[in-house]
Amino acid sequence: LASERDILFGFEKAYDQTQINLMSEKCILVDEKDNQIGSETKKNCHLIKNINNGMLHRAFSVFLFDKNDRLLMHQRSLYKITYPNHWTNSCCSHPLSTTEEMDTSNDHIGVKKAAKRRLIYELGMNESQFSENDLKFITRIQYKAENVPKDDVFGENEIDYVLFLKGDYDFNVNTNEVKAIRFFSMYELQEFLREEQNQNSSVQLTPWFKLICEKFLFKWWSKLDNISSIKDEKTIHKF
Ligand code: DMA
Ligand code: MN
Repeated sequence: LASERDILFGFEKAYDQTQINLMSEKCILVDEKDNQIGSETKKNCHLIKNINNGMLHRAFSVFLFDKNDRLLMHQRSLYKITYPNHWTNSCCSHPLSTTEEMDTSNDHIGVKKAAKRRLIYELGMNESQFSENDLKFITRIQYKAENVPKDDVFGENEIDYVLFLKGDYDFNVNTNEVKAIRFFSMYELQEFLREEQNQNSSVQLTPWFKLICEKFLFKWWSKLDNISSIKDEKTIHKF
């Protein structure tokens, strides 16, 4: 496991090279009101020592539902530097510090473009099967978490845009990102959440997904036919 020393002398050697390279992408720094205040590498945004100094970045979480209202979940690959092997919502990542993805106009078009980019990259979705505008903005959630397995190096401190997408799509997963995908009905997901609670369960869930489940997901899920009724533009829910 990486230590402070590893950071100083090049923690990179312990990790997958593709994931290391992605750590140099530029994420968007925000304040607690989600104003854009700068940019930093993905690596710096996720270092606990920066998080403890208040560094906060922008992220998104896509919840994709099929025509039978089942939720697509994915298991993160073992190559991921944060939360390897954990089950989570359909797609999670960060808008980058580019003019396109920082564009807050048009119902958060920048974040939607980032989400489209990552749905294609991680899940191998077909560019021609959906557009940015099929992604529906729901709300924003701010949360902080330590990495798992705990490494004293990485963590999360984000304002996370929740986006819903509904339709039947083809997938061709990128195995560097995704170990498995599976659709869950509401009932099946409740069972899965109970399974994770078992002492010797091998199921692990990401902290942001658990938080969203606890506070919002089932309520939102029951309103899929009227997505605009659950949209909350103003609030940034803080945890
Ligand atoms: C980061 O997800 C986003 C959230 C909501 C925690 P991630 O670690 O999968 O990011 P990336 O896909 O950029 O590695
Ligand atoms: Mn992040």
